[in-house]
Amino acid sequence: MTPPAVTVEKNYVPEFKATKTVPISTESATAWESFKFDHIRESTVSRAMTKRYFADLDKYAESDVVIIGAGSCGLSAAYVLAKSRPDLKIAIVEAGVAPGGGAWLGGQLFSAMVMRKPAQKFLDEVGVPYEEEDTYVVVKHAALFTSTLLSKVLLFPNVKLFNATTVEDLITRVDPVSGELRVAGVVTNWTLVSMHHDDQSCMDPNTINAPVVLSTTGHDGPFGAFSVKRLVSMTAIEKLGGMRGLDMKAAEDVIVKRTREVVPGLIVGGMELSEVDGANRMGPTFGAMALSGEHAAEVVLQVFDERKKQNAY
Ligand code: 48N
Repeated sequence: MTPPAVTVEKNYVPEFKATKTVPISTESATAWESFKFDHIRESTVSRAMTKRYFADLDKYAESDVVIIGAGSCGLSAAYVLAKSRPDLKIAIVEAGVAPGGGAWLGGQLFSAMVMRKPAQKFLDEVGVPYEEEDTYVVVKHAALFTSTLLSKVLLFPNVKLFNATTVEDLITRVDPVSGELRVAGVVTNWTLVSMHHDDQSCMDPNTINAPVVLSTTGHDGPFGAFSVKRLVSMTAIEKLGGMRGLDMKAAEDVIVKRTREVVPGLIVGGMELSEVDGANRMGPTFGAMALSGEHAAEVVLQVFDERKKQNAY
C-alpha cells in the first residue's frame, strides 16, 4: 500500500525547536557549583612543556642507545634494555604521533592478539594478562599488550620517547683503522616536516649521537624498513633480501634467531629484519616481535662497550 504523498511547500524551513536540556540534579549542581581550577596563565603551560622538551633534547643529544620505531619489537627491546641497564640513556624515535606500530590490533582489524609460546613469558614479565591455549596464548585486545608495554617503558627514568619524529638518515663514521663504515647515531626531523621535503625549501634536520642504534621500523611500506633501505642506498650493504610470503612457523623462529648487528653500530630487529634476510612474514602473531626485541636488547649490550670505545670522537 503506497503511503499518502506528502506535499511540502517550497522553501519550507523546519522550525528549530531547542530540546529542553535535561536539568542536572540539584544535588550534583550544588556540589559542582563551587568547583574551581587553580589559577593558570597560558605562558605557564607553554613553559611547562617547552622547558621539559628542550631539556630532553639537550640530555638525549648524546644518547647511549637510539631505538628507531616504537612498534612491538622496539618497545619490547626498550623495556628489556631500560630495566637491565638503568645507567643507559635510551632515546626512542617514533615517526607516528601514536607509538605502537602495527600492534594495536590483531589480524585484519580483529582485536585479539595471538602470541605463540614461549612468548607468554614476556607477557608475564611485563604484566599483560592472557588466555592460555595449548601452544599459544591470546591477549584479549592487542591494545592491552601495547598500552601496558608502552606505559611501563615510559615510566623508566632513562627512556625518552620522541614521537611524531622521523629518523630521516643515519650518522655514520668510517673507522680510521679498518675503513669499516659504522653507524653512530641518527638524523631526525619532525615527521610532518619529513613529509614535505619535496615541496618546501630545505628544512634541515637535527641529530642524536649514539654508539648503538637499534632499528625496528617494520617491514616495507611508506616508512618501513627505513634503516636497511638507507644502508643499501649508501652501499653499506649490497641489497635487501626482500620479505617473503607468509609462513607463520618459518618466519617467527628466524626473526628471533637472526636479530643481530647488521653493520657495526646498527642492530636490526622485528619485521625490518625480514627485509634484510628475505625472511617470510608471519602474519597476525606477535610473539616474534616481543622476543626479537628481547634478543635485540641482549645484542645491544653485547656490542655496547666496544662501540662506545670506537665512538669516542
Ligand atoms: O609494528 P611495526 O611496523 O614493526 P615491528 O617490527 O615492531 O612489528 C611488526 C609487526 O607489527 C608486524 O608487522 C606483524 C607481526 N605482522 C607481520 C606480517 O606478516 O604482516 O613498527 C614500526 C614502527 C612504526 O611505529 C613506524 O611508525 C616506525 O617504526 N617507523 C619510524 N619511526 C621513526 N623513523 C622512521 N624512519 C621510521 N620508520 C618507521
